[in-house]
Amino acid sequence: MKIYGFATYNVTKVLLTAEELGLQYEYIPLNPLEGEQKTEEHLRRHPLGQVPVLEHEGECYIESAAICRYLARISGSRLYQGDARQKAKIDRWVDFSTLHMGRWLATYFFQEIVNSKFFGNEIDQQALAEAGEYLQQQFPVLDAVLAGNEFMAGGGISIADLIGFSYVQIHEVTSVDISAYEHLSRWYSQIRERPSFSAAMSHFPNHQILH
Ligand SMILES: N[C@@H](CCC(=O)N[C@@H](CS)C(=O)NCC(=O)O)C(=O)O
Repeated sequence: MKIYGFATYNVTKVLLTAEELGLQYEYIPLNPLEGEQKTEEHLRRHPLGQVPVLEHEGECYIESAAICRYLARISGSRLYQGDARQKAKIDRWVDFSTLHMGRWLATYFFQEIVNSKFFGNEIDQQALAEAGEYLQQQFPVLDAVLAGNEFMAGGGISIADLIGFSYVQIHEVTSVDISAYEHLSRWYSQIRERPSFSAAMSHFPNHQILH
């Protein structure tokens, strides 16, 4: 199994999942500054020329959350476990993380890291202000859930935690501050201490998402 990526949150989700499941894989780094994700070869793997891509048994899989579910399923469903009700809870937090919290954390990442640091463009302060407002509504939701549960969906750790964590990691390299959210911060530190985190990060320069 091969995972194509570069140091960014969508790739972190897949690496963390593979590591938590104890899967053997080869990590193939692509250099986005050289446009390596847009070569004809990579466009055959991903029609939009993006990462992550999982190559497994002759097939290429795209979309990070779908890849996480696939990896969990081929490993006996650990990390995506339970009846329809429990899976709905996992999916709820996968979608909440991706479509709401992650969408606005990604705005910080793009403005402060990609746009400003890498391309030297001015930060769009209006975009950051809008993202900040939404995050102030969304972080307390997760904080309240994590006050009553060790992990997002109740029960053990699931792909929802790994996906949510990968977005929240953006706070480490941007001006986002999660310190006011006690339970969210506890959950974040707990996952960060897992061996899967250091193993996943070992593939990235400076052991961190782009910064
Ligand atoms: N919905 C996709 C998003 C993939 C995506 O946006 N990948 C970014 C990195 S986080 C990328 O490859 N960007 C480079 C480009 O678009 O050229 C997923 O979850 O896998």
